[in-house]
This record gives sequence, C-alpha cells and structure tokens, in this order.
Amino acid sequence: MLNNRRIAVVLPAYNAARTLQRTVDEIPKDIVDDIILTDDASLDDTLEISRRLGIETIRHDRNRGYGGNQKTCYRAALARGADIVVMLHPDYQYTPKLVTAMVSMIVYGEYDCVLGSRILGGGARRGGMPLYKYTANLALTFAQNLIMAQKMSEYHTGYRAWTRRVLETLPLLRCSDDFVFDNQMLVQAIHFGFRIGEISCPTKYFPEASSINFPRSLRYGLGVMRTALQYRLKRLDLANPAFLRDAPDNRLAYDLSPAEAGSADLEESFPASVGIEL
Ligand SMILES: Nc1nc2c(ncn2[C@@H]2O[C@H](COP(=O)(O)OP(=O)(O)O)[C@@H](O)[C@H]2O)c(=O)[nH]1
Ligand SMILES: [Mg+2]
Repeated sequence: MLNNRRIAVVLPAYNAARTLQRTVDEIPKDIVDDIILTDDASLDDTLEISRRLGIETIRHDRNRGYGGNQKTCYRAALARGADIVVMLHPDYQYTPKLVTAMVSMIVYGEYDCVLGSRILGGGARRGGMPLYKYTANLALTFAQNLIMAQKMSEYHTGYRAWTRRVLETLPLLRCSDDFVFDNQMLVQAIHFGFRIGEISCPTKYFPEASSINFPRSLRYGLGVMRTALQYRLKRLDLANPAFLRDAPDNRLAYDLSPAEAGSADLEESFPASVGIEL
C-alpha cells in the first residue's frame, strides 16, 4: 500500500525463466501488495519458477500474444482489488526498483498513468539498446508525436503504471492481442483524456531481455503508424476506429470480488478472459 492504495505488479511473461527470479527479487515488497504473473504458454520453466516463487500465477492454455497476455493480467489485477497496477516485463530489462517512484506519481493525485521511459535521461544506447531499435524508436516517436500533437519521449516502453479507473474505462477489448496493444492502449489513454506522466528509467539489453526480431519489429512499426493515424482521423471526425469507441462492452470485464478471486480459483474462473478473439 502507498497512501492507502492497493498496489499490484503484473508480469506478462513469455519464456522468462532465466530472468524471472531476478525481476521478482527486486520488486519493492514494502509497498507492493500483489504480484501476478500471466504465462502465455511459455516453452521454458516460467510456470514452475513462478509457482515456486509463490506469486499469483495464471497460465494460458495456448499462446495468445503479448496483448492478449496483458488483457489477462490487467483483468486479474482488477479482480483481486488493485487500485494501482504496474506492468513490468519479467525479462529484467527495466529496473523494478522504480515501482515506488512511478506509483508515487499516481497515488498523490497528480497522474493517472506513468511510463518508465528509456529515452528520457538518454541511457538507452548505453544500456545496450541495438542501434536499429533505438533509431526506430526515435523515428516512430517523432512521427507519432507529430501526427497526434503530443510530446511523449517514447510510446514503446514495457514499464507502465495505471490507476484502476484507467483500466476500467479504456475499451481494452478492442486492442490487438499482438505487440501493437501497448501503443493502442496508450493512444486510448490520451484519447480519453487521462493524465500521463513519464519518469526516466535505465534499460538493459542482453540476449534474454530481447527476442523480437526485425520482421516483427517492422510489423509493429507499421501498426504504430496506423494507430497514430486512426487517432488523428478520429479527432478530425473522419473515422471512428473501434479501439477508440467508448462502449461498456469494449471494456475489460472482471466479475470477481477480491475475496472470491482466491489464488487457487483464479485460473479456472477466467475462461472468458483468455478466450477473447477480436
Ligand atoms: N505473450 C507473449 N509475449 C511475448 C512474445 N514474444 C515476446 N513477448 C514478450 O514481449 C515483451 C517484449 O519482448 P522483447 O523481446 O523483450 O522486446 P524488446 O525488449 O523490445 O527487444 C517481453 O516481455 C517478452 O516476454 C509472445 O509471443 N507472446
Ligand atoms: Mg525486452
């Protein structure tokens, strides 16, 4: 708890066995009430290690993608009563030690969302970010800021904190199950008028922390540009993309009270959460 808010950290995991323990060890347990890992049918020992660490563990029966995995972890965090949810990659790329700082920016009322930016502070290349990823990040961010008239330092970080209200309001079910989920969600938050803060965050690139190859990055980049243009067209009243439409049935549904969502039952209680195809 911090300022009487219940804090959850969610770890959307795919093949994170070699880095999971290091990540979990550094999560600040003095303020974090709940740690939830969703395993997207990893091929390694992620599931066993997660269970051994004693954190809440939910498993997809088949691989549903990075966005699909986040839908599951946000839903679980809401069902278990979180007021603030921090999404952190379990690949030890972002330091968990900044959870407290990010949450502080929210719980005292200044922001609704906070991003851990690898670009602010300028350490991304020093942390080993490959040149093509760094350049692509800068170019995509520049174009997206221009198209959307925003001033974010980056749209692509895997370290994000949200209030419960943001997660309950955004039409997340209309976001992709693939990597572009992150971009769509952030654009939704901008569109729905939430206050977004940024904090600088060191990043570490090493083989286990980075698996996305060039073709997948390219597909992601095209998806990002499409997302930005959709936002602009919606602003101009020239289009009405589904992921920016406000409708209750587009929101993440969670129907368990925290008391009902006990550890053992959660996996079985979530059939719909992991079966949504868009
Ligand atoms: N659910 C899911 N997550 C994935 C998949 N591939 C990668 N990820 C996760 O997506 C996140 C970002 O991928 P990563 O390879 O670390 O990208 P990079 O750090 O930007 O180079 C990591 O947390 C991965 O575990 C996948 O097929 N399914
Ligand atoms: Mg990574």
